[in-house]
Amino acid sequence: MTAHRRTIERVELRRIAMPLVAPFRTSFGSQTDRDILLVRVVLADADGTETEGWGECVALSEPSYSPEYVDGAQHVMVHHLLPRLIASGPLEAADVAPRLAKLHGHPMAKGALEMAVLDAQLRATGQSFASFLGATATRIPSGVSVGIHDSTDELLSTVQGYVDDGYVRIKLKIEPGSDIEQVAAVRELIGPDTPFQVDANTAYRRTDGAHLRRLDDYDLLLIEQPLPEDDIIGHARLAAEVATPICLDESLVSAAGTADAIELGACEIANIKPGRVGGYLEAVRIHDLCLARGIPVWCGGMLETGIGRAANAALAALPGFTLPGDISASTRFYAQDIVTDPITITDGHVTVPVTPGLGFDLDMAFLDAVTTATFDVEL
Ligand code: SMG
Ligand code: MG
Repeated sequence: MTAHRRTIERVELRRIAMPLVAPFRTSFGSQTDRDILLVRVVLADADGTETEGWGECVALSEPSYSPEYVDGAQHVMVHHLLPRLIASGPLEAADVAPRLAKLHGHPMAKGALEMAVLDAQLRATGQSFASFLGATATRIPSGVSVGIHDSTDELLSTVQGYVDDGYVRIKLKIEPGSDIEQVAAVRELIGPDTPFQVDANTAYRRTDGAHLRRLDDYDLLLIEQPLPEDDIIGHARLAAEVATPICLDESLVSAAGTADAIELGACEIANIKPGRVGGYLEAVRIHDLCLARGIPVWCGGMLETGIGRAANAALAALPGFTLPGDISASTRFYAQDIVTDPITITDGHVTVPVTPGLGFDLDMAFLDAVTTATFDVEL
């Protein structure tokens, strides 16, 4: 099957600085801007025709959500991943993960490379990402992730704003000291019928079961990642202790590990984030196994620009994505996006892109304006 493989002609890395419209606080810290690593690859087919593709690395600036961070992702790409990938010869997106498998970890860095290759490959063949994946929906419900606030009044006014924007599901970040009272207040504000869930980003411990059981009173869709990422047994015990379904985020880094977590009873619902699991192709494998096992999935977010947001919208159009994802409008985080067609919501839904590739075009003038560094990788 070398016919579909293309040669990497050029790789350009670009760092951009994107201020957030408001600080976003989680149990591991507060963010006011986003330092993002973008990858541009140029692939050439057998007759020399070149196509470019873009990938977005979702690593944050600090190793606070997971061990990866943006400087480290850039370093491992330049010094380890790209040399190996380029030396491996002509490729297609499905080759990226196996050819990098002997290098441990770094799923966000690997995922960004696979994403760029996939985008170029799909643009070359004129196929949309949604069609390549087998998407069945043309629009997807849009949920919003709400940070921890200093006061409940401020929190309620933020949530009311998102309800007014039309978001169909609210997710609230929680941590010890900012949980039950805030959840009760938000539930009261949004009423009994608005889907509502919480995300602890690992802030609780096994001994917090009785406390977290109090959340059962508020008819939540799920509790996301209450315990540390390596505590699979703890999540299984908690799932037996609380009625609200336990959803894993940070803990799920591969299809094999997801299958194990499900078997152990630790994962009643799965948050699928392509970057966290090494790319969109592994994300689809996780979707497929969850669908086969009757585990509902939804698409998480990492404050992506329109590049990652458009691709996530296509992924979330697969049939197993039965819960609204963290795929909000670009304006949820950014006053202006680097894509020409920012993600918007209409009637609480995002339209799945159907243009060739991952479904975005770049606003090059704005992209240049937010770029802090750009360089070519030596081939
Ligand atoms: O992109 O809407 C988004 C962010 C959604 O809450 C979100 N992501 O744990 O799910 C999560 C967090 C990870 C990033 S927090 C800085
Ligand atoms: Mg999460």
